[in-house]
Amino acid sequence: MDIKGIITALITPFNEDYSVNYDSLRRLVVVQVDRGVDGFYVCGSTGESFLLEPAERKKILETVVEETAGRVPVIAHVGDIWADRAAELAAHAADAGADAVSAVPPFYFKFSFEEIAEYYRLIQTAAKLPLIVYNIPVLSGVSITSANIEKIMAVCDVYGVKFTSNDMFELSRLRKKHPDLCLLNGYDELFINALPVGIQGAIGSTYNIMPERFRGILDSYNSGDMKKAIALQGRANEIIEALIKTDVKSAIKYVLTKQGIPCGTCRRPFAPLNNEQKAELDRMMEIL
Ligand code: MN9
Repeated sequence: MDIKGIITALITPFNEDYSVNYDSLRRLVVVQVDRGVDGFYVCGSTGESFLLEPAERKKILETVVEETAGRVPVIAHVGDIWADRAAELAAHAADAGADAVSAVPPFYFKFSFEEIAEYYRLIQTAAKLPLIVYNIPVLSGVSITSANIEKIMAVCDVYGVKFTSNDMFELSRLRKKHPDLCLLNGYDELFINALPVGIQGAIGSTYNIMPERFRGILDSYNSGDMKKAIALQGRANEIIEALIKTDVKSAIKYVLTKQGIPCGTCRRPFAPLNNEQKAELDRMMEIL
């Protein structure tokens, strides 16, 4: 299945006791497909991947694949600090029916790029699915560049890159040096800036709550109506401004809960929102 367009980085809904709320997850998937998203990215940063047990990551993926029922592609984020665990999640993703796997590089120990390349090779060997390398240097501490990605490409088949960085120059280098890569923009607030670079689509957290606005940006851009595209991005960015004042995931969960899909709060040590943050999000929801 083609991986392109507006792909939601799904949040992981929790119950009050922090267990996964599979009921809400199913409802969120149904609502998202109805609202026209082009795919799902499961258990990524937005889905609190590293605050989940491997068994939960597997069950969440199975739930999303089942509820999506082949209508849009599902990308399983299987990244982990431990390559064998990532490979195990990758093998499971293939069995579960995911369309692609994605992974952040292994983090914390400052692995060499040879080690990082081997990690991706193990993941791909286990999954035998298209592999999307996840570049998010702010959180992972590793920058995937147009130069060092060649080390990964030397040992496995890289299908694409989820590019969550402000460095549009590096994104354009990736585009130029690797014209066949599927490039997916990661910062929703920069969607319009990434479009002319030649991305295939975007994976983002805020599509959980405003997919139509980004569909509008994409359609306007494709039909040459830049004025409208810029205006829509401007409105989206006002919302994102309010979301990033707190933790984006926590803010999105708050909004979805208010809209009738109980999502709980993020797992500890993430703190629940305070009243001031809630009041600010309530004001934001009036323009959502
Ligand atoms: O998946 C998301 N990145 C992170 C991409 O959460 C780290 C983005 O969608 C951002 O949440 C969003 C707000 O900065 O662009």
